[in-house]
Amino acid sequence: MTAAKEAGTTPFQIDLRRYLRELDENRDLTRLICEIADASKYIVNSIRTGDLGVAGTSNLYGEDQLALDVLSDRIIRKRLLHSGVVARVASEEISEIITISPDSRGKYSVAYDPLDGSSLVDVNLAVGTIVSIYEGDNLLQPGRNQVAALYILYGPRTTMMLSTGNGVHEFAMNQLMEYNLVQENLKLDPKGSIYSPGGQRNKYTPGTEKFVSHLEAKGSKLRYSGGLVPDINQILVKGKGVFLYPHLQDNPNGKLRVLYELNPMAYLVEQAGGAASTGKQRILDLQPQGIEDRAPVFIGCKEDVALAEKFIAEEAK
Ligand code: FDP
Repeated sequence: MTAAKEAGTTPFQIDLRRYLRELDENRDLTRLICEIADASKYIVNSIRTGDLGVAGTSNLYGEDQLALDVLSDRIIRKRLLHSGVVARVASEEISEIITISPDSRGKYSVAYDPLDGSSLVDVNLAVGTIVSIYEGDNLLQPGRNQVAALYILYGPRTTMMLSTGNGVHEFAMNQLMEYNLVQENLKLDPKGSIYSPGGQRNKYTPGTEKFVSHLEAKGSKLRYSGGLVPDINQILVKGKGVFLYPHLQDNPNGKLRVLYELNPMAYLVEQAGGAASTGKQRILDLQPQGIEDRAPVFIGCKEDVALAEKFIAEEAK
């Protein structure tokens, strides 16, 4: 029975903290997730009304940071710092792992992208926060060891997609800025009918080109916003589709970051019955070498991802 049904209420009446309590989640993990949820209230406000300019600094990847990137990072980091349950953090906006508590017993480590897709803020498209959570202090371990992952989508509504390893559940921020359960146990169909293709098409390798041509030939609809969070959210909520940011002819690792983007998204999509692959191996089995690692990705409905892997294996022959 679902937590919503056990409580004898409609899903809309269950808030995030209560939901996690009813799922019998660890109290410290619940605290950590609720701290991130609280931080997101301030990020929403910053996005709505904040400075859209550049910060004059760059991140680990040499990309210009927006004032909003830096602010969102500070908002989350401060919460994690004072939560009392975090050992280490890594943020896409900072260039090193920060140790918060040298004693990691019973604590968590968190990798996060405070404002993914921030190049879309000035054109007023949706952006998001992505979070990956591990027990202990090791952030350089395969994503299959995550104990929770979530993203928050700042769109016309603010929603959160969360998994603690018991399915993936959607919450929405209400007028009091609290998250209430919208739906539990989202599931992906085996095959999708939408596709979100990142990277320049004229740089695709033959296997990826064949995959995308196949999707088009079967009538899949193109849905690419340029923001990973809204693009994955569309696939999860509609229950059908595949997102790719593949290896390119001049860039074998694609664009997206393993720690901050791929691992948490792969965890959520697998929890919904989907798959996530580099084209050659499962994303969640990658052993990160550093916080800056990138990898190609094909993520979404299982049969679509398997087909991409098949075409890519054939291109190697
Ligand atoms: P952004 O650079 O705007 O932060 O990882 C970053 C990301 O956006 C993803 O959100 C998005 O899926 C991807 O890059 C878009 O890249 P392209 O501009 O190359 O399509």
